[in-house]
Amino acid sequence: MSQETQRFTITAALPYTNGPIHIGHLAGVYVPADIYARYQRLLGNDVAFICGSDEHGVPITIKAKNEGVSPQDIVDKYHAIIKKSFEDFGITFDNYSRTTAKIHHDTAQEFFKTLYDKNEFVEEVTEQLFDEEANQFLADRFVTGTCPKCGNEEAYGDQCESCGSSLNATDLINPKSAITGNVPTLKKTKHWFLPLNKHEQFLKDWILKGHKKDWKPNVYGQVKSWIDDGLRPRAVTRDLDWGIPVPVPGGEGKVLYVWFDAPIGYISATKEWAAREGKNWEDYWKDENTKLVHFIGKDNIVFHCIIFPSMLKAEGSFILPDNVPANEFLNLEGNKLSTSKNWAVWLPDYLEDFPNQQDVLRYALTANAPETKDNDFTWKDFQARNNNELVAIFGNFINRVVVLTNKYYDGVVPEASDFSEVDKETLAAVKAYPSVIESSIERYRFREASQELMNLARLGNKYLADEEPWKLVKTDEARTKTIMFVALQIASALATLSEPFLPFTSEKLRNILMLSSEEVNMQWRDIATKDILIASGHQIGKGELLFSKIEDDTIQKQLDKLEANKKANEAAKKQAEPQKATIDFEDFTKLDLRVGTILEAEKMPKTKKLLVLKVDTGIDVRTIVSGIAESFTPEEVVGKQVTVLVNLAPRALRGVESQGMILMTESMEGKLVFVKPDTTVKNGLQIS
Ligand code: B3M
Ligand code: ZN
Repeated sequence: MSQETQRFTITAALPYTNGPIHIGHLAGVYVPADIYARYQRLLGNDVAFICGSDEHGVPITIKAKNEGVSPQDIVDKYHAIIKKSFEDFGITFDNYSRTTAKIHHDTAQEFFKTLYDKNEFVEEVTEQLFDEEANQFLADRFVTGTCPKCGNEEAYGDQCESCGSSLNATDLINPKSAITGNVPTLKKTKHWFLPLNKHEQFLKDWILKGHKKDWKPNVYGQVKSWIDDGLRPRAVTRDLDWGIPVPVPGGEGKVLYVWFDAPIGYISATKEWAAREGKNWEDYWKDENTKLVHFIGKDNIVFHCIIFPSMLKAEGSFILPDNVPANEFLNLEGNKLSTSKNWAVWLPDYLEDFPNQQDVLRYALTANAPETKDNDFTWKDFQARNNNELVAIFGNFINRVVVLTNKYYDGVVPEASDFSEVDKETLAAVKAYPSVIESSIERYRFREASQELMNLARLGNKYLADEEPWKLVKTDEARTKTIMFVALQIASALATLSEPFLPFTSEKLRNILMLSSEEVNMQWRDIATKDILIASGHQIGKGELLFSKIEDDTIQKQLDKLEANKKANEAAKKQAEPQKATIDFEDFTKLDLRVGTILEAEKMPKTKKLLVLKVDTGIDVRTIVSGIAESFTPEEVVGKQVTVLVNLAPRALRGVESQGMILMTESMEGKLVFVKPDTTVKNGLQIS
């Protein structure tokens, strides 16, 4: 490795394989990590970008139980889905592994054994929560209760997602089994504890005294509060059957705690990759010159800044993280993203609705990333970022440069003559952009960095608008050629500098400019040092539109989809109402229920919910007002057979007398549906 290059081990949080990934995962972890990895590679640095599926842990066993399959079936299914999503979105892991891989089991057991042999654990028999009915211990997500730190009533046995605290299950107030709902009992069991209290001084020196000045305030603040509160021993084994077996005497029937094994997954995945590439994995985990950077969400801070560093320190031969630039959470249309409530934009669904538009989502999520506080993703903002920035600025500039170069010079980069002052200032500004964007990326401020990239496109747009080559082309050929030469330099700079943020667009732009990486292996810093990025005489291609406008109805479809998901979830969760008070047969015989057919329908003016119907009840044709306008259009209900309560006293609704009631219920999707005979019958027949 030449001395000016730097080696990086860049890790991204291992996603649990209990479901597909959504935009929150991309925004919080994977897009920033990929921007950083791509940028470091463009600097010519030696990068190992590592991730993989986190396949142990209670959420997976709960999902397997609910679906009546094995945990291995669950992880196999979602490992493949998640891996494909990352590939589809251009997340350039050097290795995406999985924690059920043998190399990981071996690495994690070896790590545990090393700490065990060094007496780094405290072996202790303690009372743990136990579900008598399910006959199993309750740890992690097998138990919920009130967080003793913040009062969140849905805290888990190992962590509170609301305040991020790591907990022991016995800390929970009013614990409840997630398996049976029962109140747990206490039962003795032996576990191995990592005595974090023993590492308190090391953590204080390494983080607080070392004053990780470049750690993000949201990260440093959380870590400081935990250390100040005092650290306690944490159990690193579990009484579970899904996980990595504890490799020491007395470990039978026990597995490693998922948060003990998962971070070691970064190491095993690096080993797997290094073996494949003929590299030495230890360069990436044991060389003090290597920078280790963990990209995670804020709920993983305690594990990456306290527990894993303590494990690495106790083992003794590993480097420690240089930075842990954790992001906060992304919300969706004002509500928390939720897998269980299906309140999310799943990556496979996005690609179905927006084929080949990965960069639009990457850009919108980066420009609006929850870097220092929770932030909200709205489809309106997504549309605005695309239409007002990617289409109107970036795409528009490139399109004008390519169209004019083809129109005036058959696509050949023209010869420049004397540069004006504006030309010189513009070319100087282009040279400054690599370091402008660099200073944002080096501080993990990717929102800011993405806006600086857009400013470079703005500079190009402004330059063309001010210089107006389309006006000069007839009168001043030399000047026009110089303007187009300068504009092509800006376009070429964008092709390289956009790669971390808009990888698919950068590839397209390189191809349009015919700057294939073999020919012009443009590196990040070349933009600042080279006087010519694209030479006169170079042939460029015909071009294509890089982005297309997103219309309102496309966005409305997404909003409707979210609403439908929400309704379906509410319906699925709806419990049956308790039975009403008992009536006697006499009461029932008073109801006169008939089959009827809707002959006409129209919306009740100035209302959202009401349709005015003409119904043939077999007795007569009468008017009935029904609150179904949000579920049906008038056209949809004409001709439908329905159940009508015909002897309900007439009622005036908004001035219309309604003579009866049509019986409805709700579908699984939360939509109103008619209660009706399952075959066509004669109107007027009684229902009894
Ligand atoms: N599987 C992801 C999460 O908590 C967790 C990360 C592991 S990184 C070693 O959502
Ligand atoms: Zn809490």
